[in-house]
Amino acid sequence: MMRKGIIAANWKMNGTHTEVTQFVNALATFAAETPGTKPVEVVFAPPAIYLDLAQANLAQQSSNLATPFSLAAQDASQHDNGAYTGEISMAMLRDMNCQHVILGHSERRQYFAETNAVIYEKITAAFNHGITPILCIGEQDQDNQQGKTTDVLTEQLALAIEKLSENQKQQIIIAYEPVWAIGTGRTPSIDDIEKIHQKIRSIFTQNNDTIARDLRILYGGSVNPDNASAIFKCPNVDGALVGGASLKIDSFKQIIKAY
Ligand code: G2H
Repeated sequence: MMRKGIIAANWKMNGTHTEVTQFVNALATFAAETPGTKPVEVVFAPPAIYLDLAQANLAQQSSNLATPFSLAAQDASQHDNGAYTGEISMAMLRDMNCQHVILGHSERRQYFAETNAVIYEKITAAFNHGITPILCIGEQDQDNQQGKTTDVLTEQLALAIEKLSENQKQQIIIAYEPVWAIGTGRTPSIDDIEKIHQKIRSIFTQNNDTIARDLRILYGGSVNPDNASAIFKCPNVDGALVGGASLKIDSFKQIIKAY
């Protein structure tokens, strides 16, 4: 069975009420799949304050949906509820019909000091509330230059490898985002992208064929309409997590079409 690709838009802290509405309406009616293309779904991660708006627009378009389309939060708390000012829980995401949550993005790791332990708690909380985590992993430039990429990725995946059930390992989505490629216009070579994705699949699944068959691994970091098609030719790349290029509807559509 072919894994269904995911093209996810991570808007980070960008966008307005109007832009979110326009994006959902334009994408909901956009037929990503044409005869001969691979199956794909679209995931939209606007800032949390706009998830409700995006959901309401999506619900309005439900009878016109041309491609599977769902929402993701960019982060959420590991706690279920309580005195955590400013935080949003996985239960709240579920309540708003949000299906995915991006966890461990390098910007969360870097600016909000998120550790692998906290990220694992968030993964657990997400699964407890029926939300699918999109776990971001990736090495720094220096790690890459010193040949430590595999070590860093293995460490970032360790808790999930050790503790998740087989079923959870089939469901989780991994996004490989080399930190040095995020928002910089630089990307690894296509050869390296495929090799690293293949490596992630074998490390994470520990040679369990069922998990390896189902696990979806997205590439993220300066994906744009010019490089998307070559990246998507890699057999172990199951889609992309797109930042900057997802802010323009036309660029994002071109990336979806390239899958
Ligand atoms: C990586 C990516 C989105 P960009 O963070 O997750 O951003 O495509 O702008 O490099």
